[in-house]
Amino acid sequence: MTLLSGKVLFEVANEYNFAIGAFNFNNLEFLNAILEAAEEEEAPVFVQTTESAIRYAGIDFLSGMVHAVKDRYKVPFALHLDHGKHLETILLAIRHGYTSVMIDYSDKPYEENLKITKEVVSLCAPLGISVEAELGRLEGVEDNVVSRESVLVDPLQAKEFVDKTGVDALAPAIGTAHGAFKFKGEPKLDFERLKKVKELTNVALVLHGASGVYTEYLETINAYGGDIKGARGVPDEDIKKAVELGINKVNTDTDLRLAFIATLRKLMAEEKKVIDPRKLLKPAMEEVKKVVKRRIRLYGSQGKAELFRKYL
Ligand code: TD4
Ligand code: CA
Ligand code: ZN
Repeated sequence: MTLLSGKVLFEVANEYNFAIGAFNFNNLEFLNAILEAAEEEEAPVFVQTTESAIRYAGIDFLSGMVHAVKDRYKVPFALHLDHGKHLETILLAIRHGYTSVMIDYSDKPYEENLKITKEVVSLCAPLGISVEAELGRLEGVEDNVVSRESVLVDPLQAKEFVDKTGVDALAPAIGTAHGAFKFKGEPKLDFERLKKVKELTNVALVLHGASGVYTEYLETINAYGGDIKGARGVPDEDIKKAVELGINKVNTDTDLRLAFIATLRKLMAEEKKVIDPRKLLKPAMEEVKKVVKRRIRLYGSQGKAELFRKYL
């Protein structure tokens, strides 16, 4: 039994100054790839599902898979709800054995975000379930009309928010964005702001929209009938720097999607006689596993499973 509360993962990562990979899954192939990669790297890991993942597969299906296979693995991991936008989803996650949740009211007024987050913490804390919240908005940065300052996190507000809510982890908006198209020009993360947030809060911090959007997969996708030209991610050096400055959980979904789709597109084009889906899905799954391993090493969590021995 290695399924742990996210509280433990956040605490240990914060204490030892590294980041734990948080990877999204919607199906068996991604979940398997993530857990196998973590096991081989001896790394703690978050497996997480969004509300749209739950709409796609059903929460019983997603949480059921995790609980069914948890004893196969020695590494510590948490089952996390990513971007929970409704209290109902938080309750559903609690009922289905999630060990960590995110309440995301970051697109609502600050006071509303504060109020709901407090409520979620009071629900989850007695159950030993960790709570992540977000301040600032990710997508706003691409929105040139809105002033940059207003969408990135305000460090003083972050301190007040953490003190008043008692969250286990905070996702501060510092200039990243979700998806494969993160930056119009050069990638730019606000490291000064990140540093200030860490100094003031000393809480575990989470980086969203962190995918590297690796050229090799873009090229394969574009070469085999895809069209995602101009995609751009966060450079590996920026991730390293963010981890040095206090990021303790890094969310990655797009990199896994790109690896999976690139493999599928190539195989579908080349293997014209294959009608057994497993012949396509297995190599795609292996490619996702490779990316997860690469990201785990980038975050500095390789070999960190041993720090959790006393909790297992
Ligand atoms: O929180 N995430 C994952 C977002 C998943 C996408 O949501 P849907 O399931 O609703 O499509 C991230 O921060 C991942 O960032 P990335 O850089 O990988 O896009
Ligand atoms: Ca620390
Ligand atoms: Zn996110």
